Amino acid sequence: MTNLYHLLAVSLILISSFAPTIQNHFATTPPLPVLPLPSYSQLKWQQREIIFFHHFGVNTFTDSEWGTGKENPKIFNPKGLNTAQWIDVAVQTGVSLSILTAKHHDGFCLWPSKYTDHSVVGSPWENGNGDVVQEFTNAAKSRGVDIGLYLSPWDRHDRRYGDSLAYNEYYMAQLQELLNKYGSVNEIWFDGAKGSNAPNMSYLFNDWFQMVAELQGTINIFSDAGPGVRWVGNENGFAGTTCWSTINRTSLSIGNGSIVNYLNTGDPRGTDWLPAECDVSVRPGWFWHKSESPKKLSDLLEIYYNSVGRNCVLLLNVPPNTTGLISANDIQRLKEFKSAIDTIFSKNLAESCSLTASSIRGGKNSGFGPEAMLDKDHLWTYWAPKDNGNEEHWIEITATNGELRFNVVRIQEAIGLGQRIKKHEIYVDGKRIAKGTTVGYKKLHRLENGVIKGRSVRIRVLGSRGIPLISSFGLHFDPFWHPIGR
Ligand code: FUL
Repeated sequence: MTNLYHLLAVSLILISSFAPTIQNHFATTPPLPVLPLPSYSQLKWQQREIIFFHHFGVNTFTDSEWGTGKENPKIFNPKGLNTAQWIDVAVQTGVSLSILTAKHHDGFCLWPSKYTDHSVVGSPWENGNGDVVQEFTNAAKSRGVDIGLYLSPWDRHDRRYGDSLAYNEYYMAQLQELLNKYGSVNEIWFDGAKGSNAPNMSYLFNDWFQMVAELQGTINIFSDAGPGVRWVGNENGFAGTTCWSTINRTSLSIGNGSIVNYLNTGDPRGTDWLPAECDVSVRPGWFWHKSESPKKLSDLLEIYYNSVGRNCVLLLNVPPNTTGLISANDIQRLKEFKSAIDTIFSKNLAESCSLTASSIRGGKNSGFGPEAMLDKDHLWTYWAPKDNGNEEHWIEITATNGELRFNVVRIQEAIGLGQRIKKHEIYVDGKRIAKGTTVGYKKLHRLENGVIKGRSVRIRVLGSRGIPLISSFGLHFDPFWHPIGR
């Protein structure tokens, strides 16, 4: 018996002396999130960075932007329609989601809706047996591109428009057709435009949103007010220099011109995660017009820096022409655009530098050191400082030999744990070269003074909701950027 007690006592001592060592093998836990957080689908959407929009329909053939609703379906005849070509352009541009205008304000449907005769059925294209939505969906799915659909609430053709009950039933019937028939749909676009000829027309947004969520589990619903993605408040492709993915949905309404500034910047006190999408066309118009040509490369890059580089997704419209193809000059411009982005961002000068930080959560080998900013994971590995009250947090990147030469600074937050940074500044060799407010998924500083040369770059975070978490960092050289004399 005594021996047994002895054995027990010795084992207890042994266990307790090992316990702290065992504890030390546990990894340092991630910090608590700062709410609100993105949903799974919003996070996926954010990482797409660029999405394509295709405005196509009767307007393509009447050379107009807003159809009257009185167009004869017989004018719709894209003799060489090839949706695979559209999707190939998306793939070549690195785009993983393309959105098609299934119905624009003119009411003409690109699919054979059984609730109207104002559709492809009345057109000579494929003898009235065609379905553009189906062809688009098939081409996208076979090339690994996701699809989205635009179904205009404003309908200038349908007689039911203006009779709220009848029109909402018609509209919802079409939503059910589109979201039941064509497989998985990743984004639906609800445009805020409304006819002044029908002042009593009210849209049953709540019914529509619930129906959409019921039919498509991972869809993001876009409208001025979300609930999945919000409008950025303009059609130039420019987000606010301050741009929060958080906002208060109770302050938003659809088609309300007085909230565009709020939409543009978001709200640090917002209780809803509702990131902004910047819709803009590669050409002056949304629809294809013979007389128009694509924007200059420098304009597209400016748009990229002011949308993707300001924590948003760029929704770039590429309109198919009357043949049913993306025009050669648009393809050429998009190739230049993609190749410019690759040239700028494929080389990160910070990769050959040494990194230090104000502090590291859990100490040196915790996995939260600044080196976590240089791996390929831009969400779930990140530098995290110690949570030490109000002290300033910083990271510093120092050249190991020679001088750094760059004109773009890229900072990305680990938004999976909330958007945090409110204010930051960039110093090179002790001199401030840039300052900013929000960061979010991606902040790109294209330096106003052009190329900067120096040995060490410090990012000071001067205000944040909780501790800042930086998931990626880059110093880049943009050969297309010539700020002097602009
Ligand atoms: C606007 C519409 O009126 C334009 O025609 C275009 O579709 C654009 C994306 O949204 O509200």
